[in-house]
Amino acid sequence: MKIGLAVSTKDALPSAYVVYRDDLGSCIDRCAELGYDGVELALRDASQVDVQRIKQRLAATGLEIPCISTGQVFAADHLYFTHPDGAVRTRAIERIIDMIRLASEFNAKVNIGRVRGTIHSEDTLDAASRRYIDCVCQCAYIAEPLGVELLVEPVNRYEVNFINNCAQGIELIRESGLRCVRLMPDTFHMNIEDASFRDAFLAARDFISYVHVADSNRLAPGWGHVPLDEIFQILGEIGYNDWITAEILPEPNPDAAARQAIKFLRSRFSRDVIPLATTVA
Ligand code: LER
Ligand code: MN
Repeated sequence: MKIGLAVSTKDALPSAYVVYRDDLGSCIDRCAELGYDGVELALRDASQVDVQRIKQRLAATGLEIPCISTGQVFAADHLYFTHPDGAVRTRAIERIIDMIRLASEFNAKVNIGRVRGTIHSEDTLDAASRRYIDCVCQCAYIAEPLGVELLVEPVNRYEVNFINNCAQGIELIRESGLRCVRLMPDTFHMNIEDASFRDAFLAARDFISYVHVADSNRLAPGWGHVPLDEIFQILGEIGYNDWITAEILPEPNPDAAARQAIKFLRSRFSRDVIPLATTVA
């Protein structure tokens, strides 16, 4: 399992759930010092990333960017896929397509979490779902040939009113019929919305491609009551062995949160030991 931390730029809104808000190169350096394998970039716009400079920092530190998350496109700019106004949907799609192209530079996935938006009271679930799937298809048209996965993230009902639990995420993925669209469970949202971690993960086993981890209070793992060891055991049972990224609040302060998350996760998932080459005398 590889361990990541979600970070963002200095101007990220409080609703970006990241530990570090800083120059992205400095975020990478700090996470490397702490022992992470990678950073997830929470972005509002692809232009926030200086690709060559970030590639240099990745090469220098050995870190990866496994995922780009896009919640701020919804939270900060109010652009989203279920919006009844086609012009707003087009701008949301353009923003996500830019992120897909950026992600392809880093072999990263793109989270299409909160950018699904919210269903207005005068709207219907059916109509909103169709608009959502149409937008996802347009993004997949670009993502698929670039080998970039799009990650549907179930998000709790207090943040969005659409795709709150894993079963709903899977249903939408099935309906889309798109191979590059996969599921990103987040233990914080699951703790609110999924009746059973075990049942939800078992049902999602063929769809999961990335996992967000946070404790019940969205603090670092180990500082709340989500049964993380049981969850990690289930992930092992279903053969999930990819990224686990801490998407947590920067509390009590960024360094303390980042240290707790890596200490907790590394004690469960040690770094792969690369055997020393044996020399024949
Ligand atoms: C939002 O609560 C969240 O978990 C993010 O990963 C999606 O924007
Ligand atoms: Mn999340």
